[in-house]
Amino acid sequence: MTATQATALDTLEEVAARIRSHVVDMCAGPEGGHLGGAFSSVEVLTALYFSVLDVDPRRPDDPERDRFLLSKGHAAVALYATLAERGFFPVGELSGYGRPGSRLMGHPVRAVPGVELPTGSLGHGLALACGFALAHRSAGRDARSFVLLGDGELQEGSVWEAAIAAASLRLDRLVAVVDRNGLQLTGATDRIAPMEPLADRWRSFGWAVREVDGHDAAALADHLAAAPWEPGRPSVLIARTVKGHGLPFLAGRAASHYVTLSPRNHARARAALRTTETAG
Ligand SMILES: Cc1ncc(C[n+]2csc(CCOP(=O)(O)OP(=O)(O)O)c2C)c(N)n1
Ligand SMILES: [Mg+2]
Repeated sequence: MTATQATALDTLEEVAARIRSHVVDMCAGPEGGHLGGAFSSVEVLTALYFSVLDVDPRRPDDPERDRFLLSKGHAAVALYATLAERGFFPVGELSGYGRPGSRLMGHPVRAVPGVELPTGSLGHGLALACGFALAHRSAGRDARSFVLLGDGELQEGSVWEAAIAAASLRLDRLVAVVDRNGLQLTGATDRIAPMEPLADRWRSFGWAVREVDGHDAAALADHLAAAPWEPGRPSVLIARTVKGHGLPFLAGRAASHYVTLSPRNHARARAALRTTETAG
């Protein structure tokens, strides 16, 4: 496909479709990729980078910028596609993903423009985002700090330690999003370690909580733009998503977690994405 980049006139849906297309192509390469959790996060990333975050690809180190951390760093392919579409580096670089010499590795590192910190060891992103929020506040800046967590990731105790700290510190410019796709590496999250009632759990930790269809980019953007929702409280948006969303042969299946697409399945995936675009 041609390596085009998003323009100001593209809708969020058009951008999301382009990101999915890049992810599918990357997952057909030698490295494969975490396709399922990348696809469940596409609209969250689209809403953030194309509507909500105050970031400028020409000044990625601007101290006033909003911060975003992909705590579920295994979904790197979705982040790379999003950053490239947003102009942090050329879209053409995506074809090097996972190949020798490329900075686009299985998990994100600082060498990639737009990546704030290396992530992928689950359970650390919320605490790091607390640090960003605290630093912004100490410097008297209005900027916000966002972090995307997996629902399986919530089984890490360090997440809840950070949740307590954020509420105690009244970090109301901190916004977490939970990719509630119901699946982790080996199966259903609620069969392995039940988390419901998830919204009530976060509320009991002192957070403002909202829930949303995690594939509705406009609704995601509205909620995220409006944070903080309650003065003095950090916000968490529980995004109800489908792992592998948009690919009938992988959607909602744990098998979508890590995939190296064969030429046949690459073609099937591209055909499925075309059908979705036409229907949309
Ligand atoms: C500390 C740590 N333990 C284990 C892993 C291996 N691992 C990578 S992804 C994953 C499952 C994560 O599930 P979830 O957070 O629900 O992610 P998603 O469904 O969005 O892909 C695991 C266990 C890891 N990256 N970090
Ligand atoms: Mg999950």
